[in-house]
Amino acid sequence: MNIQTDLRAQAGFRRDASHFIDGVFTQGNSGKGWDNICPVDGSRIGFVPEAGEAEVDAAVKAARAALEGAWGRMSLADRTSMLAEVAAEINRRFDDFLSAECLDTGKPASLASHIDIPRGAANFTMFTDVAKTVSTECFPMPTPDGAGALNYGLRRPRGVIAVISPWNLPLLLMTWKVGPALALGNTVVVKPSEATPLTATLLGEVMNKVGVPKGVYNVIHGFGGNSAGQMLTQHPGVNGVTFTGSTKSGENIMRAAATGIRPVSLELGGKNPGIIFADCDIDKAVEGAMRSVFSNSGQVCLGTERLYVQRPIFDAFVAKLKATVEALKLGRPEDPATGMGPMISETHRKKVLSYYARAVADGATVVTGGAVPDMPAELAGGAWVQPTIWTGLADDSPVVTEEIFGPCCHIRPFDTEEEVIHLANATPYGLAAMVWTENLSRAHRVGSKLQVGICWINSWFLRDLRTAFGGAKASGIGREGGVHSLEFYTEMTNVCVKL
Ligand code: NAD
Ligand code: 6OD
Repeated sequence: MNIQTDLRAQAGFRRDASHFIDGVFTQGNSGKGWDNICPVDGSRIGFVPEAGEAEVDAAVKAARAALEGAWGRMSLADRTSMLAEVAAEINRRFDDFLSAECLDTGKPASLASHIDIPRGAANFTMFTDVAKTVSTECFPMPTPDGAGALNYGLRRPRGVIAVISPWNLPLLLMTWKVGPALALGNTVVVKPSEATPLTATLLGEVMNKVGVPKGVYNVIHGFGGNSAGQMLTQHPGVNGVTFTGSTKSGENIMRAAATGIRPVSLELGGKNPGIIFADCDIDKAVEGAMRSVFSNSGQVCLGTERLYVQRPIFDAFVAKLKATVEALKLGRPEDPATGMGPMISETHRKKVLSYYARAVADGATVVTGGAVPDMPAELAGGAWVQPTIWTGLADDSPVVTEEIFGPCCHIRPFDTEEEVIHLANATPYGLAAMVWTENLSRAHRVGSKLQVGICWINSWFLRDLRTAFGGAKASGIGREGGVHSLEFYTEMTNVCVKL
């Protein structure tokens, strides 16, 4: 893996984003669009066209035609080997994807080169493997005449899938949906986040290079409500909507999908707890907390914003975490020493800083951070905030109850297992949790009582892509991953044959 010394010097990807419709890159005819801004320094990367009804309609029609045409007729073997080649081509163009992703997001290349881009490829290989193993049920049954009948299940692709994705892990989260959708025979129209248009556009080049039939993978750019996102989810030609993003947007998307009774798969927000028992390995727990709170500048849905630390080790844990956080270097993506990048945008920075102010107003002790960092002049236009730790807030402060999506956490002491399970579950969300303890029975006991989609014990973001992934409560609907993805991306017909 080659981390570029200058992201902008990487020549192999377009700086101006394009829609990708029916295998063709186009700026569309809406006459609208916006400048794509690099959050590292506030500089302009390029232009992004905004799709109108005409582009959305053309993309959905192209996806339908491909479904009923070349893609629908292709054998499973050809389809899956083509998608394996997509993964290989992503890897061949690794540096282009890496530079595009880091320019759009400002995230450290050291992070994107280990997580975002490799997962962009792995999401295709894993789901091609799954698609090859799909089998269905068969139930012979007796009938009154003694002849019997045979029931067997048939799985068909669901159809044209709308993929709506966020900005925090753009390629990873988009391909997490596109991979299974295509492997299981569907076609897609992707609406990437307005903040991160580049890697979705670049994937169009990969599709053409590999020879994926036109119309199988389409991309339209735009915003969410009252823009391309809403037009796409309302389009009657869409058979299902798979969405990753905030809970608020998830509600709107679910409403849009209700017309025509289209199924949704929703991976939404969280306010995830981390529980540190006094019997943990404290150094490992501090290292785990560092990653779960501050990776990707805290802009990870699975990240931890509420830490509960058992009282005997509370002071020691807070001191160690503070020291580690204060060693974190903020800087350019291409600098290998950079541990943390900026917020995705000025708008998001303002939101995060409003919680920093609220924490102080609510009486928090600011253990570290809490402000805007001093950055070198060339980065002063970037969306920077300090990594931040608070203690001393009441359980009902919005800083403790609402998703901030920034590099910050509140740490609260607790005494008993029962108490901390109650605190952890006292939220409308239910995405993820992490528990640190060396007591095996306690680990299993607590893990089984947390109301979340995924609970990590003595780890964080350890992912086996075959496992069920999704959120409980307001953190989502449905599970994707491995064979669990069959539920959303295929439609089942039971054929009953009287013998
Ligand atoms: P967002 O909800 O603002 O936007 C996500 C996407 O939805 C964007 O492409 C946006 O344009 C689109 N969108 C918004 N409203 C829409 C509408 N009415 N119709 C159609 N499309 C619409 O989220 P974000 O700010 O991009 O991402 C951060 C949020 O995503 C956080 O809440 C985070 O927790 C969540 N997230 C969840 C997961 C998960 O797996 N559960 C993963 C990553 C991010
Ligand atoms: O690892 C994944 O598959 C996944 N969906 C991660 C989500 C991260 C949220 O920011």
